[in-house]
Amino acid sequence: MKTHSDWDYLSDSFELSIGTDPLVEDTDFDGVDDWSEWDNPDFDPLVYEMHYSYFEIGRELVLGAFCGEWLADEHDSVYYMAGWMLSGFYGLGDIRDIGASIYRLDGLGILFNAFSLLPFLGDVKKVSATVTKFAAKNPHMIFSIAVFSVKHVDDSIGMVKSAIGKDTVEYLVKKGYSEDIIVVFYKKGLDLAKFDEILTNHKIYESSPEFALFLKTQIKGGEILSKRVTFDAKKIIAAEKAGDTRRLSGYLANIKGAYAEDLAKRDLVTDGIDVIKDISHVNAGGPDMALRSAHFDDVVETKFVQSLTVSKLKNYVIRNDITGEYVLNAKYIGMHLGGEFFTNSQNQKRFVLYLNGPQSADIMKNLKQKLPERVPFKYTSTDPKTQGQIFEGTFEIVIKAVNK
Ligand SMILES: [Ca+2]
Ligand SMILES: [Ca+2]
Ligand SMILES: [Ca+2]
Ligand SMILES: [Ca+2]
Repeated sequence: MKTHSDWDYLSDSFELSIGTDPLVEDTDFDGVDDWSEWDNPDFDPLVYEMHYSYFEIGRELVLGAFCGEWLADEHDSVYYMAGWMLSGFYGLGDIRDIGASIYRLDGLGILFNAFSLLPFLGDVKKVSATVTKFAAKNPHMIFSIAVFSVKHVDDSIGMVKSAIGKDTVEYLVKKGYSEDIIVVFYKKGLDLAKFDEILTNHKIYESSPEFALFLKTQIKGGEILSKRVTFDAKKIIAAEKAGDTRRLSGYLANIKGAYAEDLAKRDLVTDGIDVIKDISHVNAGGPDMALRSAHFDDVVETKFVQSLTVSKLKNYVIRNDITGEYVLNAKYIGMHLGGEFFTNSQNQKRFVLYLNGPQSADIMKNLKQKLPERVPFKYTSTDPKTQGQIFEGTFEIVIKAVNK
């Protein structure tokens, strides 16, 4: 059965897969619901955008072509800029026809097609100059301008520089983002300059000095490996724009969680250690991964928090109210990792809690005082082969604290 928690016609599980919020109809707050934006290839449900009707787009395009720089500060739409750009290469009559076709055919394909021909028609530098002029007249638009130009005209760092400025690009490079990565982010609709500003304001770099490196590891050869990180980043920007501090701090906690999971992976998965299950997802619950080495089977849970009490770990270790003793929450772990984790190996099992952050050493000390070194587990198999059989033993509790 599909669950629909909001009213945007997309099921919760589908929303998680495309990064939109299952509890919010309009994740990016731009006034158009998640379904409508997902359904329209010209828009992104995770990015705040100005929405124009096809009639308005056609009109802006023609006005931009005819009036260019003259009315640029009164028309802050990328379509005005598009018309202005095209006017250097196409005749005004042709641009008027493109505008009319957009209106008639209900789509922007013909416009993007015109742009794709620009490199053959001549000098892309001319386009860059228009981008710079338009961005200077509409500084609140620079992100949309950058995305539009990189996506549809020319995906070079030069184009990004024309839109967001040479200084901003240089500043981002100094932060540890390479030029290639900057282009990829803008092409994917992520406002890296804005994102960096939010991270800086919330002191993320201070508490996580390897954060830029983390973002880099999410990208390889121009491809974003982890969709989740881009999703989180886009949601952070949208929530900040809408001034929704509650959602903003939730999303920031998510991306910090992803960062800590990445650290854990880099730290714990070394030679001779296999990842037998990787289910890290902050919103999805469950431990982050299961590891296997020659002698150990580890359940790894990562936390990046200011404080942590034993009761917050009840998915992993539960205190028996009567005896006061701790036992492993084998049911929860079996539910997420599958019963095989308990049934198919004789290795010593461990619960590894990986803590990151300035408070992690104190949290570790406090938890170690309260928790025993080992807890018993008892797992009743639900696998068809071993149905009802009971697997018992002990779990070692290993806590690791880092501040990276
Ligand atoms: Ca929904
Ligand atoms: Ca939604
Ligand atoms: Ca929206
Ligand atoms: Ca949008």
